[in-house]
Amino acid sequence: MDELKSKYLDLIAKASDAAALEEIRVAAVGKKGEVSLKMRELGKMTPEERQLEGPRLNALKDEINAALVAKKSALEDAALEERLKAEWLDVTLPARDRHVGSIHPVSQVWEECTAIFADMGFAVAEGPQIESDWYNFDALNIPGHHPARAEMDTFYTHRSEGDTRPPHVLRTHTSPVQIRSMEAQGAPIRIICPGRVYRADYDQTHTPMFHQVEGLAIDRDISMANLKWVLEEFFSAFFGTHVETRFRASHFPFTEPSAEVDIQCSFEGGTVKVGEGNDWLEVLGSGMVHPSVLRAGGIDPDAWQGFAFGIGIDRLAMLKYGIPDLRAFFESDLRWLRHYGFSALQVPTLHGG
Ligand code: 2NM
Repeated sequence: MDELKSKYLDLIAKASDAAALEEIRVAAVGKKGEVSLKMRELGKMTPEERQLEGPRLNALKDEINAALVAKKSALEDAALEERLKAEWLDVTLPARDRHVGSIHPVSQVWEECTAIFADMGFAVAEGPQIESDWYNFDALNIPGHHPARAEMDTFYTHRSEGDTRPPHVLRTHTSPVQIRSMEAQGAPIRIICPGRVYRADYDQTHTPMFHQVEGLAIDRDISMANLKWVLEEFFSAFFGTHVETRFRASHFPFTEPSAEVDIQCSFEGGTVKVGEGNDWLEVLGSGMVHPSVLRAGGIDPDAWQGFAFGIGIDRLAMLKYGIPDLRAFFESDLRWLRHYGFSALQVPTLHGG
């Protein structure tokens, strides 16, 4: 019995995992284990021998069982210890960089323009970027022979062989949205139309897609004086300083009279500064909406009149935020986007610019 005891206690002590421990248990105290077989032999003994051997065997069995339980728990403790060591987490390490995106200068200026014009009572209207010939040209009093219609300025959609319908165009300005808005709501109307526009032109200062915000105000007695006030108000709010404007007579098919608008600036020191100096920078086209355009929009030109204007958002962004190269706007270079981008939490406001 002492041999059995030392044999199994030794095996249990050396067991390296739960499976080995189970094998030892079966071999010692399982149904056909060595200790169990010994217990069966009790039946063949005399009562005196049984009285002596019975309790000793029981004690041996208890001792082996206790050793098994103790070893099992020791193995589990060791396994847990091992896991805790592997899964240890250093909560004092500095946090990983979070790559937060930024607001593109075009989006920022788009929102700034929207906020300023909204404050003057202009609602925002949007429309399709793929337009019919009618909305993009005819309704705007742009005749068939006008150079703006020439193949090289306008992107035309492709029609399949035999399809004689006129092709659609990628809108070359957001004015078609204003025609659609006049049709839908009639006069009076006061809207701005910010959006993407497309022209087949690519060089230092032109990209085939760019952004415009156009304005339209129609009522009974709206005049060029109202236009001038709205634009001066806009530029002063946008640049955060009083900006002088200069109107120069011009010509657009959709306005009569038409004016190009310059803002006061200085070119000193190799940079453009808006709102100071004695130079002028052309930033905008405008005028009184042509009677034919009002009529195309379903508005009676004998009862209503008003102004319209168009500004380039990308140009405004370059001027306000000192961005020298237009083409970089659309290259998606992350270094550029991080440098010129805005925080998503820096929302444009009238007091904050
Ligand atoms: C410009 C210049 C002048 C303009 C005209 C219209 C419409 F649809 F109401 F007739 N919207 N925008 C306009 C007028 C645009 O951009 C340089």
